[in-house]
Amino acid sequence: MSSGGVGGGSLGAGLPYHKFVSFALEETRLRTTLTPHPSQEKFKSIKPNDDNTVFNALSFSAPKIRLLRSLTIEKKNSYQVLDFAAFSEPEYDLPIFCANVFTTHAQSIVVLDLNPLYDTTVHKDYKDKYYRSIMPLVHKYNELLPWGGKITSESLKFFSPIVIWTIFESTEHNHHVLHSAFVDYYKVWLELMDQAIKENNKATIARNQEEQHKYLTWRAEKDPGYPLLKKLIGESRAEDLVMEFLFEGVNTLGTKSFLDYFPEYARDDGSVNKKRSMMGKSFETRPWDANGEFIGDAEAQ
Ligand code: BLA
Repeated sequence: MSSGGVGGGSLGAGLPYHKFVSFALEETRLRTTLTPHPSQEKFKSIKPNDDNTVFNALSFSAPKIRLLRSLTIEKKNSYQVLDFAAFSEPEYDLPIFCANVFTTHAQSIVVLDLNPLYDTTVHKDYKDKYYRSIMPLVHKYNELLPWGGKITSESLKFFSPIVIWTIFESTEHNHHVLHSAFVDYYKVWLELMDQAIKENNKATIARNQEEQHKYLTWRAEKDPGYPLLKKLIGESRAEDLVMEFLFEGVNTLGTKSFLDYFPEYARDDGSVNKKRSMMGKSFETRPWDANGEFIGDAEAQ
């Protein structure tokens, strides 16, 4: 399968991330009805400036799902990207499914998680509700997909105790393991989605919506993929892609600004500090124990 001399073979003919996306869509269709999201029309045929790069963008919604969207990018003989996410309607407090992979011949940078809508170190009830029963997933993948080392500290509050944050050598074997983890995590998310019961309390719905908006606001401003997107399609198209496709809802789900949510990024002149991180990197090892208790405080200080 390896295309001779390009390394682990994972960047050969059979584009691995299309397989991830088609699995997820098929599996979703077994449980619900997907309708194309309005953003799909505008973004499905993005053409990058360079002929060697292909973008594939798909977006849908479903009765409980506000937005399920997928972006894959392939630059021939260079790198591949998967950015897949699913956001529920605010009547549900479901975690946000998040699969991000940046793969070169040498290595793959991976975040795979059911990102919590509410910070699990603060909201123990939320942690128990969604993560207590699925903690065994960590044990299943901890050795095969080990903790990727120090990470932008701000990311941690958007991660759950089951997050897979890893950097691995781009081999076929490692991609098989990643695929298996993606399948497991996505099936868990679908099961949670199936079981989710609609919230009727207006204040709770508003709170869910604000938390989702905060998440979208963070990622739309500080996502590590943003600089590369700007390079590939130019600043204004990258901004459209981020605001109206990847993190669609950032302009409609709430009115608070980035600095309202993250005041520590304010510069003296009132603008947003362009630095990705104010806190720097930390957490050399996995900062949760097997029960999902956060144990990273000492190290972060
Ligand atoms: C790197 N992407 C990273 C890193 C993380 C993530 C944690 C390592 C660097 C760091 O510590 O920040 C991903 N971080 C996330 C995710 C969340 C988060 C998913 O906080 C969610 C809350 N990645 C993409 C896309 C591209 C991409 C679409 O998702 C490119 C178009 C590229 N990610 C990319 C690149 C790097 C990276 C190039 C390495 C460069 C860097 O570290 O800045």
